[in-house]
Amino acid sequence: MTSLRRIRLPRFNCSIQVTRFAQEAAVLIMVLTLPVQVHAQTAKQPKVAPGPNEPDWVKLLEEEYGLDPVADLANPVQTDPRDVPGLFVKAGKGPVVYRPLIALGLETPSHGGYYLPHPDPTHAQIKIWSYQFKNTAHDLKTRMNLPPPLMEGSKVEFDPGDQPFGVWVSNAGFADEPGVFSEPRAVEAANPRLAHQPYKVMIYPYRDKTTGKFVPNAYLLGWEYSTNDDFQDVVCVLENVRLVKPQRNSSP
Ligand SMILES: [Ca+2]
Repeated sequence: MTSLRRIRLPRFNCSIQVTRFAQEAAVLIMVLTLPVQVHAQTAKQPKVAPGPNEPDWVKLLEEEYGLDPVADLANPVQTDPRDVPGLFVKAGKGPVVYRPLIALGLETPSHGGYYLPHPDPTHAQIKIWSYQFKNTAHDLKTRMNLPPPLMEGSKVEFDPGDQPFGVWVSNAGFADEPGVFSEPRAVEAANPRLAHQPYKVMIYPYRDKTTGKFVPNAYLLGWEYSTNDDFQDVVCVLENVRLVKPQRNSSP
């Protein structure tokens, strides 16, 4: 005799008796028809442009770090760029490490550091390193001049305590500006030139290509400090941190 099982159908507010085979077939159909979650790029995501005679960000992601430019992006623009996360908290004991890895973009000095969340992001904007250097495709091929040499007085570690913080870069080519910030809202607040285009860094989990493994609590940052959106003006690594979700939304 075929054994019958009773299953509940909450959607129809009833229960029915089915054979075991029918129950298993129903489960299989449900699994096969579940929507597959894919990381798709929304129309709001700024398109990455090739760098002018420079290594291309999409290629760098794939070839240097083994990352998928779309699927691995940790801070994609879904609707409004201002809702995109850009703050971090320290993940463990010891300092945070923030270090430039590849220098492209302008040849004038670049600077980097961290800031504390504030309506005016320049209120607590701390510089930790500077360099005046430009890597070439030849450098990447031969592994020379990587990472770029830092100017005297630079450091690549800091301790923000337990509070959330953001990171920033700037270039002396835009001398009157405070630079660009990891939070698009901070760019909008502090940099009128870029206020209408405030998404200035693409953040990825950091992958060690030699092992193929993601490094815990480490991120790769591709910075854009101007408007051409090649997102490789300054390429950095940020270690011992977690990316935190935004506390506020632009939508009402
Ligand atoms: Ca650029």
